[in-house]
Amino acid sequence: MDRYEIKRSKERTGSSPFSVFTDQAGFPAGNAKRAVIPFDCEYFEITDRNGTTVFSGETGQFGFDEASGDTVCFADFGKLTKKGEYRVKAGGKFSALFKIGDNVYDGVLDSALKAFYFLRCGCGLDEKFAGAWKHGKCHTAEAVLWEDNSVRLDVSGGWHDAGDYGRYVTAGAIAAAHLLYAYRLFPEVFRDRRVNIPESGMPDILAEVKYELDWLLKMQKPDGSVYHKLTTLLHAPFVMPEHDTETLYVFPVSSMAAADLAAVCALASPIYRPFDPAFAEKLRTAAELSAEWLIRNPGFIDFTNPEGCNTGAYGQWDDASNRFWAFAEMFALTGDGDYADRALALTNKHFPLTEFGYTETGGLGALAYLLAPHEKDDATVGKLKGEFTRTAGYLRGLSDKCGYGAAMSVRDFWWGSNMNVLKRGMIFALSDILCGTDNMEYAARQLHYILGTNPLGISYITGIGEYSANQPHLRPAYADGIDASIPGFVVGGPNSGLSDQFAKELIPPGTPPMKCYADAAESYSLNEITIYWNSPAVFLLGYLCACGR
Ligand code: 9MR
Ligand code: ZN
Repeated sequence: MDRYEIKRSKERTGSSPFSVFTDQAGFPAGNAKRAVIPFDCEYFEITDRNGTTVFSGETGQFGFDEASGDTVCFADFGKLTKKGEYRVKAGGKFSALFKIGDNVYDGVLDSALKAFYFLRCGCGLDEKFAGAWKHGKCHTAEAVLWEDNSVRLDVSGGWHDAGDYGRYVTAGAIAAAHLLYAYRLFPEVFRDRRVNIPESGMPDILAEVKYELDWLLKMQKPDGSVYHKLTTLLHAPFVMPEHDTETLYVFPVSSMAAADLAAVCALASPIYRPFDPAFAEKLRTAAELSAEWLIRNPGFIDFTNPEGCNTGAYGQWDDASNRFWAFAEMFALTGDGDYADRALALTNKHFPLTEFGYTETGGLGALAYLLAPHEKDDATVGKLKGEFTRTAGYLRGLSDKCGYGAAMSVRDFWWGSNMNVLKRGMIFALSDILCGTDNMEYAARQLHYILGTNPLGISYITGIGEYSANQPHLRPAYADGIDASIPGFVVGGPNSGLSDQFAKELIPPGTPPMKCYADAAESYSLNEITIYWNSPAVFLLGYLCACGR
């Protein structure tokens, strides 16, 4: 098989069999409930599983929605609180089946969290935990140091980053951080949550993150600098991970990798202390080592792919937000005012303070500072909180202007747009938690969009809902020959940039941004999965599950 050829093993998912769009998981009984109808219609009904009408009402008009190109109206059925399974019916057309009741998002959360287990590298996935999606041990050979091929290193473990089998420090650190903050802010949701992964003596979410942290620690050099990534030279063909046996290279260090490693280890150390004090100590030592390296090495060290390497670069234009995050977490860990001063000095570097991505980590630094159990500078606390309320306010405006409720402008649909939607959900949640605002409904709308309240009527999480993405750009999901995708993965979603050749072929010219999507395995810019697209989903679901308790 040619390196990049993907032979279709299953029929491509057709367009949605449904014409009325709503959250396919459903709604907690007491919450707002809405479906979007992309055609002219005055009345709607809600039918139960037997087709009996249990609720009806007049639609609300919205009008033209620019991002989707649809003229839409709403079915508002917030007053229907009786537990059950329903469909929305309008103009003789139906929505997918959804639930009203308690704990409607628990299954989605379990699945989105379990997805990380399915990406574990260096161990086989046992049938007991992985079911039909089991596979053999992968990527266990020693890796070769790019800068000196005579050096071999054991850097096995961690999660595959995405649809490819690479492992990248900055991407891994932020995904782990999203999960750690989810645990820290919603302990009641995660403490006893079991998702059928190997027993560990600690909450499953922490065991899963530990799998990544153990690998991250191996990427640290004795001087505290951190290798940027570990991949083969070229992306593997679409084979099972155990059949990807090309040489793995450890590529040079970057300052972002050192900063993110210091940050995530500092964040993790106190969280693991009650369960595994030795591991907590190891994390603390590693955090200090990389933080001290950062101080000794104030210059930005970027990463660019060497000639001949085509795996992800995860390069940046500066490392200010990463350093801010690192020093803020070090302050939170140690209470040392020097770290606080270093963090605060960076806040005038004009990076966003509510961002949670792999390039911009200012939001993580802000969170670290605001939650630090030490005496803090009032003005800074005010400023950081103000950023969350201001951004959430701005995003409310975007959500209200969007026919489908996503807090997205017409221009926001590029590679990984679903992550943007989910990160914006996180901002609503954090504004509520840190500043006492009430944006829960707006946070929920971002999840509704992901789970089916979108112009394609698709659930962008594999395996969730009657009509969901099923052909992710995810090597094992393709190579396993199983019809159903490995469940629980958030796919990248609409990308009006059409950033790969397949997207250009699949999406007709002039398609509105919110519809620039195809459930096609070959298109990595539309339908890939990544750890840092799933992690904001886990955070947002954690928040919404916590609100329901
Ligand atoms: O998620 C990344 C996206 O924001 C970038 O536009 C894109 C191109 O640089 O790269 C994406 O990251 C990919 C990474 O480079 C390799 N693993 C898969 C990632 C998701 O597509
Ligand atoms: Zn692997």
